Amino acid sequence: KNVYKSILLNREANRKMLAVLLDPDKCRGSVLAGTIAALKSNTPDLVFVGGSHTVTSVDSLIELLKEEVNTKIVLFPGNASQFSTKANALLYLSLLSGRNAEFLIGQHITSSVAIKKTGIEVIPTGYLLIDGGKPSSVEYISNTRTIPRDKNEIALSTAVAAELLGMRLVYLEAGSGADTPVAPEMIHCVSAGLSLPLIVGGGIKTTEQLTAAYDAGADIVVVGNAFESNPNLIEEFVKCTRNYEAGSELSAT
Ligand code: 1GP
Repeated sequence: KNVYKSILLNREANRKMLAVLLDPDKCRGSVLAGTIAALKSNTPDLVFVGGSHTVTSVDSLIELLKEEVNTKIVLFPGNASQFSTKANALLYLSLLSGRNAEFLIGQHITSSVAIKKTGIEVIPTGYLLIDGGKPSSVEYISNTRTIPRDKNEIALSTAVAAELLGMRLVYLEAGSGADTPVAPEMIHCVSAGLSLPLIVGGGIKTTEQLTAAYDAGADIVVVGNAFESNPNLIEEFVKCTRNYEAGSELSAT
């Protein structure tokens, strides 16, 4: 269980992790070439592959990434069809903020036996969709409602339910391209009451927002959109993550 183990080891050492999200529908042609070049010179801890509305097969992108970039590839699927044995691990997502049985358990039943046979590392993940200021693709596709962005206690209760159900990660998601990322207050509330590693993503476009998420208690931050328009930003985000020291801002004042 190498990917999850590395997440736990980094968390114990208080090292934050950056995950770059690549959607095979968007990551092609010159965008793909620029992204691969950027990832080779500034390699993040993890690369997530997938999307809520992805139709392109994830296989060829993962094959290329494995040839070119020395990092772990993690499937971040929008549904059971986005699977590849070539990835290092699978986030086995259950959309706990919603009440659509299809995304809570239905897609899992469709794919569980086949996934188990492959022997891929499976990381059960409680996935919480938070209002990011505009309707997201995942909200539309899953036909579920978001948790209001100021309802920290609802997010905490949902995250702790994931923990008690035996899940291994919790993901606070504002939606790809969100106007407003998950608020630091919510990240702090959830991380303070949760014993699992916490992933945060959606709408993070600056290193200030990245640092704010780390400061609030995110163990892993996921960034996609910001790099699609400018792969050169990956360097800045990777360096910010490597140089991050918890409390450094507090101790400097
Ligand atoms: C979306 O959390 C990820 O699922 C990343 O969001 O594309 O807005 O960075 P962005």
